[in-house]
Amino acid sequence: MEQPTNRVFSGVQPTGNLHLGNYLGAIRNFVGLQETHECIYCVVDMHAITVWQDPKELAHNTREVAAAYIAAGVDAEKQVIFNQSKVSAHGELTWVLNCVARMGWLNRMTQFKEKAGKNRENASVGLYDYPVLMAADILAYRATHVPVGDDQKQHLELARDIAQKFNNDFAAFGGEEFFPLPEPLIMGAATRVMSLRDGSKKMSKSDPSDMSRITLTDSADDIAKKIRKARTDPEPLPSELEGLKERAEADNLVGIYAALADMTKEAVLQEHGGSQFSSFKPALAELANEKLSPITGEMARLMEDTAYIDSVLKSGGERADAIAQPILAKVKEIVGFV
Ligand code: AQP
Repeated sequence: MEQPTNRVFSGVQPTGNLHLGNYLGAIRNFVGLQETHECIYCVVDMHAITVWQDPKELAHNTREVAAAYIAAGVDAEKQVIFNQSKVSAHGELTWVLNCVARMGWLNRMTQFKEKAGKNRENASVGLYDYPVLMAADILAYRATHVPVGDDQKQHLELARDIAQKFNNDFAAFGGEEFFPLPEPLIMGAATRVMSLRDGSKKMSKSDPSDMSRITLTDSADDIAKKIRKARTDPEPLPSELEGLKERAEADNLVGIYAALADMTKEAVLQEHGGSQFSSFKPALAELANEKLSPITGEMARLMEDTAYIDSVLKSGGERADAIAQPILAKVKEIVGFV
């Protein structure tokens, strides 16, 4: 079985409130990679239900994430866009990998600790097992590269450990080097966009405050208001990177500006060093609106045509299935399923 050298897999959960962090940390990078890689972009609905989702909203949000991929510039014909639950290999491979992954490894996952919080006994088994499903998502396609935000680094390392252990455990049975060790691609100046209300917390879909995030459905007025009210300190911007240390909120806004303008943070500070936030924030709001409004507009247009989105997901699901099934069949043969 031929191993591709440039196959990308990534996904976003359809849990609503798609935000600037999801865009800069992940979706935007999906677009550039299609020039050089074969790309499989998934709407990970099976991950979403690890926390209860309203079924009607889940369906809406699934289409919305697909619309965001297309609106951002992913070519739905050349690349594969689909929702995870359409391809049974994700669930089937998860079971095999559940038997390879170790409890000790999962117990170290910080995302589970954060999401389960104090009430760990009441978290779903799925939430605990989330990283194994994520490993299966990637390995079902023997993907080599995975563009993600910085927060997913630990899960990617786990996916590599699981792939390596599978290869070792079954080395004598055709498993040697069967799974490539997927490389994380953590790209750009804003790999971890922080909350606009608290520079120590990442921008997140589930933050109760809508003011903490810029979403991909926000209007120009929403964006301007959220940036104007973003928490900052009273100092002007520094001219050197060094001056952003211990200034998480300022660092975050400079990082967002740099990522949106395709500049380095150093270059942003050369231009805006010495400025007060009263002048930097409107410049940032204008830039954010300039970059996001075409995507927001196109997403809204696509969401009017759900038949088209559903046809993209269906065709993507069939193409994804055709890639995953032979890999899954080989896994079954390697582990001895008859
Ligand atoms: N703040 C962020 N900065 C940069 N990248 C981010 N990503 C998420 N938040 C940031 C990246 O977006 C991709 C999709 O994420 P996801 O929807 O699958 O999962 P998530 O990390 O749980 O997203 P949220 O928004 O933070 O949701 P909640 O509130 O449920 O925790 C991933 O590549 C992720 O790294």
